[in-house]
Amino acid sequence: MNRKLRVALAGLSLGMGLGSTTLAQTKWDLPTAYPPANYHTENIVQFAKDVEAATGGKLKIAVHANASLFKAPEIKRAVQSSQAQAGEILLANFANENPIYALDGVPFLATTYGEAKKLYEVSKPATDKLLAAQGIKVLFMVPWAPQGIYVKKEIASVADLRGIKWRAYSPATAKIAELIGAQPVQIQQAELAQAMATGVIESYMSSGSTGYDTKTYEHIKNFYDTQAWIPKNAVLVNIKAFEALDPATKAAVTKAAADAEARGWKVAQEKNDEYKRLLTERGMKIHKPSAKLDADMRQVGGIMQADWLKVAGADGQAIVDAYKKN
Ligand code: PCA
Repeated sequence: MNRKLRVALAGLSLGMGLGSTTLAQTKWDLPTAYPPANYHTENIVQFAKDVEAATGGKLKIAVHANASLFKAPEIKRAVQSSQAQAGEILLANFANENPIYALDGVPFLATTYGEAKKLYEVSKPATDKLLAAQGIKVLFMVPWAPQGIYVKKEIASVADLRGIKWRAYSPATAKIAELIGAQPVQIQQAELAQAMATGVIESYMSSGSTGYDTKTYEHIKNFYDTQAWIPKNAVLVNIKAFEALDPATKAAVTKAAADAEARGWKVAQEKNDEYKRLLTERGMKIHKPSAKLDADMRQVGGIMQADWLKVAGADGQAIVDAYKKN
């Protein structure tokens, strides 16, 4: 073998060596719309660490928090179209694609964590199937806290909310505004602090965590703890990206996802009271809703449940029946 050929062959094998190392390492992007210190984001970062450790660095997941890579409403489409291999969405944001996605955003259907878990379990097969048909696999879902009303002035009934500028984050929260005569403006959490600072909104429904994350207490001083519903975030992966993994890596992802789901539900519940305490310390008044406000909101919930059943049809009815059984 002449020298030239030897050098060429050495170069080739070196190139192949490098090539196979590169192939063996996979990198995923995982955009989320919520800030780094939020427990959803912390849970996802832990999930990414667990995956990296369990695969010996074969699969690295880069978490992009705070809507820095894609805005909240764009993340699902990004995962579907492989612009991002994975991503976190607020499921109820996609009500317009299918009513099943909106189920956990229907007021007063599931208001405790126990009920939310049950609703999740009975709706999971249908949700997973719909997302699979869109090229998406669900890795795990984690709840927000029960939703209450942030409002500048004190209120005794929904009549006090008439005409108020109301931030909506989903079709359902916009529908509530319509039913109570408030003026809805669609704003995602990443833009919420600015919307309050500029006076675009004076009221909204959400969790203690979002009130805290967005420093709502600097602009709004009342939180009515209506405990109206418990929406969930879903962490998704593009099916093709998942299927391209070797069996051991797939198993590592599945295991880390199951751990993240269990951890997320636990932390969500633990943090619920903690966030209310933090809000109180920063000057927020946490109110138990008056009987009238509670009854008014439940009436809104009743209308929305009936509307949901109308659009969700027999499949939706079967899920609600299973939920209400025993
Ligand atoms: N926080 C998110 C969605 C639900 C919640 O508790 C938000 O307000 O945008």
